[in-house]
Amino acid sequence: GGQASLSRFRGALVSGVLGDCIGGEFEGAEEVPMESVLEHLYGLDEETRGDGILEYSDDTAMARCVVQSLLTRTGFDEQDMARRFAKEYSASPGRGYGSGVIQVLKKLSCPRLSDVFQPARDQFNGRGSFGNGGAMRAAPFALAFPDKADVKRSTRLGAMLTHSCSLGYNGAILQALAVHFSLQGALETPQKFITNLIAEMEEVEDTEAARNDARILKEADKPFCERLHRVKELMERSKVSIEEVISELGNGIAALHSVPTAIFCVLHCLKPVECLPQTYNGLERTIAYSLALGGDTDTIACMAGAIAGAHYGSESIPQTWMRCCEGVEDADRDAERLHALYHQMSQSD
Ligand code: R7I
Ligand code: MG
Ligand code: MG
Repeated sequence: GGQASLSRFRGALVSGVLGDCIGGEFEGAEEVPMESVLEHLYGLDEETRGDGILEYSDDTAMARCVVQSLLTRTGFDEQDMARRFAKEYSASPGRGYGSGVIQVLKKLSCPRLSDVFQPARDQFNGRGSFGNGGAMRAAPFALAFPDKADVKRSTRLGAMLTHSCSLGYNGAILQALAVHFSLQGALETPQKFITNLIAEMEEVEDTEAARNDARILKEADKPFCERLHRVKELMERSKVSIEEVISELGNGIAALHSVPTAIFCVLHCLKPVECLPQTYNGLERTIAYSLALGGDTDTIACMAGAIAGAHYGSESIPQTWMRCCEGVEDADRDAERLHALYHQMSQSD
């Protein structure tokens, strides 16, 4: 489809759900042989499956709150979004939330809370979480706002409701920007795509807070920029092993060790991948490859799925996969609504 077409919106939102549901199988696994990934994926084709048998986790549960909040408030409203996170957690606490964020979600449901950003600031001795929980739910911001500055601002604030460390919320911004560019067809030129992301993050990471956090956590001066340069180097290599991807980029629960990894998965799978079936399209390759990295597979597949889905569009999503995953119909319907909101906002610019 053309730039910001409905197909791209549906592709992004639905593929994020698929990545989460399908990737849940291997979350936390240290090593995932490709045979196990393919076996899991072939299993989804069997007629005995279907009817949303694979449940979504916190990644999708929180993304759904973001979507509903952006749609009902026709923009970003921190009070409303915080309320939805808290309500969702108390209704379904067993979705696999990170062990730290649970404290934040409990505090957010307190009716006397005056500052909705305070519980997140109290995390980890006052420095805030650097987990990927902000990034895993960042895609809908890119689907609601056509303007890049709005995407960055709302994604940062939306992430800061649970993740006040710059390594947490800047990871969310990076993920939202990747979806934003992909929606506009930017993955047609992969080199330019990564160069643009680096240029954006140079600016995003150029703050006192980011420099402070990086120093305290003993990371490079601009940690996401440094990782994106590694992504670029890996892209330029003729052959890259799964082990190298894990050691260079990571596959963990920190935003820094998962958002650049998800971006790499998308870029690497634009072309056929040796260890994957020739019959797979780019979207199928991206999800399969993300699972093969092990570690935080639901989240990496969810983030890579959203970026890839915005590129390939909904036509590339296998029907059999959709039938297996909980929440796909809702995502499909919400994508249409976000598409309408996005285009309504472009007209009012
Ligand atoms: O980031 P968050 O919402 O977790 C998201 C992950 C995804 O993989 C989901 O699929 C789900 O499985 O969880 O939750 P947080 O609790 O904020 O962060 C996740 C974990 O990162 C924490 O439980 C810590 O182990 C670690 N972590 C930190 N550890 C030490 N110091 C995050 N920030 C810190 C820190 O500052
Ligand atoms: Mg999860
Ligand atoms: Mg996860």
